[in-house]
Amino acid sequence: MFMRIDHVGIACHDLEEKIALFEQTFELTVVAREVNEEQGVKEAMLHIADGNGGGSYIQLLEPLGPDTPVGKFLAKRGEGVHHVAFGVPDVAEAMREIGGKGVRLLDEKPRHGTMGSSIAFLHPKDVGGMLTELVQAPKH
Ligand code: CMX
Ligand code: CO
Repeated sequence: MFMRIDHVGIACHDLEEKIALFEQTFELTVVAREVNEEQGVKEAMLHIADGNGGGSYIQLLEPLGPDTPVGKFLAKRGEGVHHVAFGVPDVAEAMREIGGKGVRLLDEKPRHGTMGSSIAFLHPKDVGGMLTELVQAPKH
């Protein structure tokens, strides 16, 4: 079902500051920046490698406000790993399969993700405490 780890999402207070840190420390390159109002984030994708069906990235996330998923997470837990995203061939099909096993889906249908992807989230409490995202890369 999972083809690769698409990205690890990291919550931070200051996106520009963390981009500079990751660029300098790990020599990663920003390949996309986006504001996603629906998800309540300003974000940057830093490229790591290319794999089966798409690349893998670090996703740096700054909340657009305190009453957003990442804003609430920062207030509760502080900066750090927020979610892990797995690449799947078909996000709607993966949602059906995983939802059919009793895992709560946080999205009724796939939503718009970064770089033209389709995404959906699974409830962390149903999958071992890790907020899990499913990602279908855009078709070329
Ligand atoms: N990782 C692991 N556990 C988490 C979590 C996270 N990121 N966020 C919340 N939780 C846990 C909380 O610790 C809490 O557990 P306890 O009850 O034991 O304290 C429980 O889940 C409920 O958390 P909450 O603070 O009450 O927050 P909500 O239920 O209001 O929201 C969640 C949590 C996961 C449903 C919400 O953040 C969500 O819908 N997330 C999906 C969308 C998202 O995160 N978008 C931003 C990223 C966009 C992108 O990647 O492109
Ligand atoms: Co993500």
